[in-house]
Amino acid sequence: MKIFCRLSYSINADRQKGRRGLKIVHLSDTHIGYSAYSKVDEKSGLNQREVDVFNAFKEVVDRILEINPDAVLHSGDLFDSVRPTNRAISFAIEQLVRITDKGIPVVVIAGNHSTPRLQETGSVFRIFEHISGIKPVYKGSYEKIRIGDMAVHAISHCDSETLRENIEMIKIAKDAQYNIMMLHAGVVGLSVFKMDEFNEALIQSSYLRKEFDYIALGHYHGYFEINDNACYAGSTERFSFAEADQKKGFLVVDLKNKRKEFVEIKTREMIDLPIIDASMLNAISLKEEIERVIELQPLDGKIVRLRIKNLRSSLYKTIDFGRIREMTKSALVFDLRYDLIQENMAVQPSTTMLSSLPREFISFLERHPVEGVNKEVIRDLGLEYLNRGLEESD
Ligand SMILES: [Mn+2]
Repeated sequence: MKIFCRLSYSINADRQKGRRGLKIVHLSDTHIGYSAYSKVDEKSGLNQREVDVFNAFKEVVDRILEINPDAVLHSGDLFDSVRPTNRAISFAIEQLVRITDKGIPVVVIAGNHSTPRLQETGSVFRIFEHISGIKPVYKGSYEKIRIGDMAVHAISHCDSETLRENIEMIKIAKDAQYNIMMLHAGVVGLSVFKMDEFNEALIQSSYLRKEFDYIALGHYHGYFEINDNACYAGSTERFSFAEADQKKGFLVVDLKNKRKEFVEIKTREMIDLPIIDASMLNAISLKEEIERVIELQPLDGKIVRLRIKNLRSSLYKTIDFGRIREMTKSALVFDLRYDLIQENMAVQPSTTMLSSLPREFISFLERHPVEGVNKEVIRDLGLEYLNRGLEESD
């Protein structure tokens, strides 16, 4: 905290002369430590998606150093998990210190992905208490941080009710030129701004009070301006197919002129191919449809998903998976999903026809790493056995 005051002082001394406006960088949801799929980066030997997420964050920091803002505000989910790996922690510190070394203070609040049950003692954010220039807010309560002319009212992740109480507690600092609020929460009513995660905090949009010069929101992974003064910066990488079409980057906010600029960074593309409805298809037309959809655009280096719905198990058996693998080998990941139908249950409406056991198996396989064997091969074999079993039990 002492060192933080030193930074505040230097901002006052150097920058107040011309009463120039304050420029802040708002970023969020970096999810450092996230990994997915089984592809490995050849250079580092690490999971490719983990490397992608590192690279995205590093690029954001590169851009921040060019922009040279007065402060950097991170609105939560710095790490992907409550207990990040040593590699994730040291990477995050290394990058954040590049910012603080330039005299730019960083405020980072804990989001729902980084909040253990014992918030004060169990949080990885305690480490940041020892790094000059970084102010971590992680105790599930409201903290006011003064940076030069700016009062930052920061609330780390807590349950919805505590969050509302904390917001109500905030008093605008009259002696500050600018008042900023930082939150990690979804907004009720605007259903799109929820992530549907079990421990997400939600507030009504009326809590995004007009008297703040800016409200730096985190949690929703798309960049979105909720009000003139309240924005989600979004995440810096894509973490699900729901984010396939979203731009990724961060916001530069000029507080004096009330201008916001979204700075986009380059991230790996995710493509959700058009869903194939197999209910009216036969073996030949399904094969043609799969090939048509796969050839719609180049897949090289991308993360690609193809979903087939209403797939009868007899039709499923005609799919040439080897051919599909060959056609899609330039993609980083090709994720083929299907909802299987039990044919002799065809009198029921389609929603109840989706077999839950294959789904359970697929999601189990996704959650558990398999060493030394091809997951897709296991998935296909497993599904085949499951379907055979299901057919026999009918
Ligand atoms: Mn998040």
